[in-house]
Amino acid sequence: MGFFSAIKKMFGGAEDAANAAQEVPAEIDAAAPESLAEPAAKPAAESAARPFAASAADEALTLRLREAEPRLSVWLGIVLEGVDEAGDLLWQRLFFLLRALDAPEAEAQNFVRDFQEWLTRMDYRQVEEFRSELQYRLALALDMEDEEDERNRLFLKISLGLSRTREQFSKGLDALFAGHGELDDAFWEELEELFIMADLGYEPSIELVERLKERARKEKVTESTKVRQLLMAEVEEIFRAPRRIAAVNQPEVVLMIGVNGVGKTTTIAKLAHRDRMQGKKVMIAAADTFRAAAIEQLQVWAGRVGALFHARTAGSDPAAVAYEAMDRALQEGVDVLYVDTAGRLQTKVNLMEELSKIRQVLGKKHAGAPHRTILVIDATTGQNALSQTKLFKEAAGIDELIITKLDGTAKGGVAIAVAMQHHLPITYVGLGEKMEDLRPFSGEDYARALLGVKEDA
Ligand SMILES: Nc1nc2c(ncn2[C@@H]2O[C@H](COP(=O)(O)OP(=O)(O)O)[C@@H](O)[C@H]2O)c(=O)[nH]1
Ligand SMILES: [Mg+2]
Repeated sequence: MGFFSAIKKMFGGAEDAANAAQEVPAEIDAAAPESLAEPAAKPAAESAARPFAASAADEALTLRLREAEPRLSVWLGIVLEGVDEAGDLLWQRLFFLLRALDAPEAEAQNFVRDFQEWLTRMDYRQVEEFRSELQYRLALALDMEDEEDERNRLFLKISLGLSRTREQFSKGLDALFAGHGELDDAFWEELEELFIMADLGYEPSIELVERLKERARKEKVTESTKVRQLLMAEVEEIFRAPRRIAAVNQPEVVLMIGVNGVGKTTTIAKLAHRDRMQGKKVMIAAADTFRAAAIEQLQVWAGRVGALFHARTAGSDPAAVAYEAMDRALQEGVDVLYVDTAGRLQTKVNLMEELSKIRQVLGKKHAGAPHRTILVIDATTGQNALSQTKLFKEAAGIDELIITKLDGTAKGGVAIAVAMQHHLPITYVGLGEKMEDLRPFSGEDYARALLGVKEDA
């Protein structure tokens, strides 16, 4: 598994310390147990000279961990027993868990230290305030995100957001099946109406029905009751992302676009957080220069996740900010540069000019940049998402989509419509406002959540 590489990258070197955008108060190290206060660069021989403690309590804990169901959430539950707040006991237990999972000593220390710094920045003390963040960090560091219980939790969360659409849609399908045994014209027409009601939009609904007819023909399906499975397969197909070259000439440059309020800034913070947990050096550029408050918001997030930050005063030229940030990112050996942009939909011409200027300056400084242009879409906006995608595609080009606010009263059909009509992969979904609420998109889970198909169906 990617454990060692992830942890190694994560706490790779001295430049990581410089990467934390905020000063770390000196008390942190002082408050930490002696073994945790040591610098990461300590020679291996010296660390090895002090063996991993094996008290009776530690042995009991080891036994319980070994006997427990092998899941991160269960292991974390065991080591957090009797720990209510941040402090020595918590650091010791975390260190213990990481060591029990074979993390090298220095890397386990660094994980704990990084987490201590974050708690201080966030001003959290009670375990309940940071437990989910802690589990998320461990999952990323240990490469355990795909654990079964984790996937189920995600699926439930998506399901909840889509429950209204699903209910309508599922009932509609049942009624449709009850009324039509065979796949005649009337059946397809009613199905089309159902799609329109599920917020798929008029044209996409027609397209989806055509695709289903074709699939039914190919698979020689003639009964209406089989259409649910056809639909499931078709939706999964629509969400299937083509493979792409993941390698980039570093720094990787990511341009975030989308209208105001969809969640661009928050999503940058969440992505940057994921990168930081995987040991990458990250910079965020505030090329949304329209409001001072927006710049400050981004700066606060950069500080929280430990990313470098580049901005100018409000009203500056966004392309100039992008240019300077690109320059700095190259000089400072950054792994990923995120460029936040303004989402004012003044006129299409303005938007196009602003975004293409940003793209130009990035590409001029650094060949291939921006490597990824991500359109952020708010799942609660329904049909508007389609016109937004069209507009931004023309204005800037889009490589991938991120759909936010799926935890709200999301309109589920829109994701299908956008992915289908624009042939764009959805890479992540936003499920809330916290850092851990951004997860890789799974077309299969989404289709199941939307269509109400049971696990065993
Ligand atoms: N419930 C929920 N709220 C979100 C999500 N993503 C962003 N938000 C909220 O949406 C609002 C606008 O986000 P912001 O990042 O400032 O949007 P921007 O204008 O596109 O940069 C903020 O209040 C965010 O906390 C999400 O996935 N779920
Ligand atoms: Mg913003």
